[in-house]
Amino acid sequence: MALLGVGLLCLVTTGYIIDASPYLGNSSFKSNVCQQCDLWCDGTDTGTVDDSQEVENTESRGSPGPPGPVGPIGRPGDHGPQGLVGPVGPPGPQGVINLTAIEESIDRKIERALNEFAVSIRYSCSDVNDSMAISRNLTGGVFQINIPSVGIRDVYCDMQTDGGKWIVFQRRMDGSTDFDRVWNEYKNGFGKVDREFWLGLDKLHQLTKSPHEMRVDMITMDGIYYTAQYSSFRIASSSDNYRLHVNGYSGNTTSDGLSYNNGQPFSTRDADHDLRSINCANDPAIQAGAMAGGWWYNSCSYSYPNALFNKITWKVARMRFIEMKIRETV
Ligand SMILES: [Ca+2]
Repeated sequence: MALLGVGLLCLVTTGYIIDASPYLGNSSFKSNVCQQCDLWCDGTDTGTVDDSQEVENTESRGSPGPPGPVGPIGRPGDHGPQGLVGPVGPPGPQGVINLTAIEESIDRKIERALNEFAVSIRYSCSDVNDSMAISRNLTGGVFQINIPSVGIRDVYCDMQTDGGKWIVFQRRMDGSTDFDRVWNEYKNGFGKVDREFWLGLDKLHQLTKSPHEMRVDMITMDGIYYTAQYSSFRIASSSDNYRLHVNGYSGNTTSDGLSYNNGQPFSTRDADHDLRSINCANDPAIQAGAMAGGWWYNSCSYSYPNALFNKITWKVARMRFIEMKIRETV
């Protein structure tokens, strides 16, 4: 190593020492002078020059480093413009007619039409048999019949009592249905025909345009069975407030519980047609505070089959079950 305390001196490869001071700040210093020297020349340092720097010129560069990590994925570019509609494709092969499917469809339509026709000519429980039942239990079942001017409706037919064929129009059995209802509800009916329900005054009017008899089957709170039967039962139209026409009582009740109501229009909590100053259907004094429900009230009644469930009476006793039904007579 040769230490040169000459500041801006260069050792020329030929062995001469030259003074580089005149070249300070000269950009062509290296090209003109240093390239002729074996030593590295520092134009700003007047100190010594280390021989080791003869081969480590600070302006020389190392080998490139390894590539950096891959940067994050950029955001998607904007959608390009919509492409043009392609040409029309060639026609597909000719289809095969599925005759079986067509025949099955026609069969279903014919079957449905026949069923609808069959139902349309069932006008009462006299026109049904077990095979037509929507549901059945021990004493009868739910059937569809065509009620004149009303249409096809579900009704419960009592198929057992006294020869069957009864259309049930009222039933209380467990208190599951509220009978404290307004005029339109008694007019149109409410409840479920296989549970507790009122069929509806419109339907009763239409059905009893032809001669019908009426029957009431009851079970008292003590489990005693009672029945009351009337050979004639007819309900007038809405314009006459569904007035009751009932006659021909027979049965094993100790007294007739309905003749007192004969000739009376129907009343509900919102339609007072009874002969008493109060509204028999909606006065707390009736039935010891129980709402009495809709009925053919006179100056009230001896029977309250539509009262609150624990207040149901049919003159002689309080009932835990009651079912009222009509049947065509000839
Ligand atoms: Ca009244």
